[in-house]
Formats: sequence, C-alpha cells, structure tokens
Amino acid sequence: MKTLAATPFEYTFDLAHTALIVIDMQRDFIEAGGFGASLGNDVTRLQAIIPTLQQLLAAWRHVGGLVIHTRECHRPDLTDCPPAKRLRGKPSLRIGDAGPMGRLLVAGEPGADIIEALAPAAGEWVIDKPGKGAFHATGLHERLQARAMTHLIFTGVTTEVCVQTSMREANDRGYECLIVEDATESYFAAYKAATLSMMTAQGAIIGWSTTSERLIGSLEAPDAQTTTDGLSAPTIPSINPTAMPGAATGVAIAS
Ligand code: C5J
Repeated sequence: MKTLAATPFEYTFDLAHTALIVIDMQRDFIEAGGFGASLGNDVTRLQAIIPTLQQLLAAWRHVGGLVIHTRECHRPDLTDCPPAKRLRGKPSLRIGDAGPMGRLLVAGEPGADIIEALAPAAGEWVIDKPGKGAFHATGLHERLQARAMTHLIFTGVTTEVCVQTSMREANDRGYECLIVEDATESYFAAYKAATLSMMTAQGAIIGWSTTSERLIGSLEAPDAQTTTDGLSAPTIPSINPTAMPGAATGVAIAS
C-alpha cells in the first residue's frame, strides 16, 4: 500500500488496484483551431501541464500501473451527439464542423487525437466518450470492475468540465478518487480552483487532491506491505522519472 499527503487528508492506494486516468489531452482542446479555441478559449493555458503529465506518466509506467486515456469525440454521423450539446451557444465552429484539424470532436479526425507528447503506450486503454464524463456510454466501469480496480487518479482537461464530471461519476460508482492539482488545467483559473476546493471539501466528499511531486514521491518510496511476521517490507525500487527515456520528449514507453 502507498500513502501520500493530500487534501483534505492522506490518500492510501494499492497500485495493483489503481488506474491513472488522463482525460481528453486531445489536439481539439490543446491546440489552436480546435474545439476549445472555437469557444473563444486561450488554449495555451492547457499546454502548461504537458511536461508535468509526461513526468507523471513516465513514473506511473515505470512501476507498471494501469494508464487510461480518454478522448471526447463523436461518431462521424453525430448520432451520439445530442442537439442539446451540438447547438448550444455561439461558437465559431460547432461539433462536426470542418476546422483546420478536421471535423471538430469527431472520432478519427486529427483534432480528436491525443497530442503527440502524451501518446498512449502499447497496452494502455484509450476510451472514446461522447459525453463529458468518462463513464457515460463507454463501458468503462465494467472494464474497471473486471480488473478489480478500486482507486482512480485523475489528470487532464478541463478541470471543471470533463475531469470533474468523470471524477463525480467515479465517486458515485464507489471508486476512491484523487485529482492531481498540477496535472489538470482549465481555461479559467478561478473554475479550476473552485473545482478542487468543492470536490475535496466536507471530508473529501468527492475525493482527494494532491500534487504530482507527492504522487511521484509515493511511487519512488518503498511500498509498505505487511509480511507474515507483521513487519513492513519494501517491494518497489527507487526511480527517477525525469531521467527516464521519454520523460522529456514525450516518446511513448511500453508498460
Ligand atoms: C469540454 C472537456 N470542456 N474535455 N471538454 O468541453 O473538458
């Protein structure tokens, strides 16, 4: 078991039953010309977390943890995109419209891809989701149950939309949830702060938050495991994620 300092109190997890979830680090949200930009947002705010996510992914992969990537996208015929989602507001381009990276938020288009710097490695799960939440119409819960997963660690974008929705869905399904403060970002600083605050309030009513430094530190530390004689024994070797292949370049590392 691993325990780390978190808000509002310590978070404990067993790596074998914990998945790291990277929400929607897609070109459509991170790069100019995509869906996020069509709503008038400054996408450079989201680009700032890429190096942190690379370090965290490298550390998580090094210890053999399950990684799950999500992509918010729709079928080309948009039958899974309700008008209430497509027609809302006055964006410069709507979901399904053609932009510089192909049709916005449509599966298979360049804009729906995960950015190259955070490309999924072999064996990692990639979940296409038509909603904001990762559990809506994806079968994710069933797959997690089949792998006996109990704890989920959330990262990605945007904090108050798809990350928060997914973490709330997970909490309702019984998962112990942690969000990594510097590995998630919003187009709006105030919304990110409010989201972290409301999810961890009232005794971790939705879950916990921590920093990537603390989480990586917990992966580097010896695993506290009770042995038959009642003593603790270290099981995980010490690591330095910044020195790993791929940590700086974003090259995918097979887990
Ligand atoms: C949004 C997301 N903001 N991934 N999607 O529409 O947060």
